[in-house]
Amino acid sequence: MATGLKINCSDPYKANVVVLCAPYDRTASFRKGTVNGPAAIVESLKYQMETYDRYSQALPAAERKVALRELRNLNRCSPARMVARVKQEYEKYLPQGAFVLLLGGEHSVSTGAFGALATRYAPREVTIVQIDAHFDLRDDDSDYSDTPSGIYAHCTVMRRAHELGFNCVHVGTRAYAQEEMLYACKHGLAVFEWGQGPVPEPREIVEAISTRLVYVTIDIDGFDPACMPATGTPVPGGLEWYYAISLLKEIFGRKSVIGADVVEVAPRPFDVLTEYGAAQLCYTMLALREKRNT
Ligand SMILES: [Mn+2]
Repeated sequence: MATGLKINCSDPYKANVVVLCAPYDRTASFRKGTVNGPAAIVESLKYQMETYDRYSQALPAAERKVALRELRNLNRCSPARMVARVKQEYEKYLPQGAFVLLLGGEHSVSTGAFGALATRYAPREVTIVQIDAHFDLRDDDSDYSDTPSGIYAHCTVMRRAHELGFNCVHVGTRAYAQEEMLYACKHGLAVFEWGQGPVPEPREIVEAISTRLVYVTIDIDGFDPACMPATGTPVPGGLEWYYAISLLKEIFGRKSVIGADVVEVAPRPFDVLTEYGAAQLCYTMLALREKRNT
């Protein structure tokens, strides 16, 4: 099989969909390698997808112009510089109404996307739905890192998002510092923790989203590592594959999704399960969006 998403537009300024690759892993705390995530996901996305998306019963971007952009030499940048570069690049494609699909890299790349979206939308009118094993609500990474990265680390992404004024919904949370849970409680963030009672219905999660506009950030470690093993900080338990598909269908069907990212894929030798799964999530999200727009 050699099918998948057609990258059919060489000029990203004319594209309806921009796949933006942000290979970066400098603040990773445990297993590095997410710098190789975007290329591996794109490879699966271009060549290993069934063209017809059975989950949405649609063809993603069939009539759309799809462009691919990579931020080169990003891993040489400091965390602050990296975030600024992602933001600057992301912002370029918002005036034309393009849907930007951001591929990490470690989770801190999403901070650039949030900064860009905050220039176009009022953050209080947007909810970020985070699928992740972690809260990423630390103020910095000094409590566990010997070489702290400061405020732009992969464990601070949602803290920075909340400070920008975005609403936050956390799904699959199951490893956190007490400080993070206290922050979530203090600020009334919607938390769907895994492994503390029954798994919520996808409908319950969507009902906790108070806005029409939604951004979906998928840290691949939010999934059960049985289906997504290649990631920097795997945690047992997590979202099951078909559950996540149901949740995405519910979100894309009932809300207006303005952006999405898939991060923390750290490819490993002799195994393509994680990048393939990540690519399928990308493909299905584009198809779900297409279905809603037609
Ligand atoms: Mn994360």
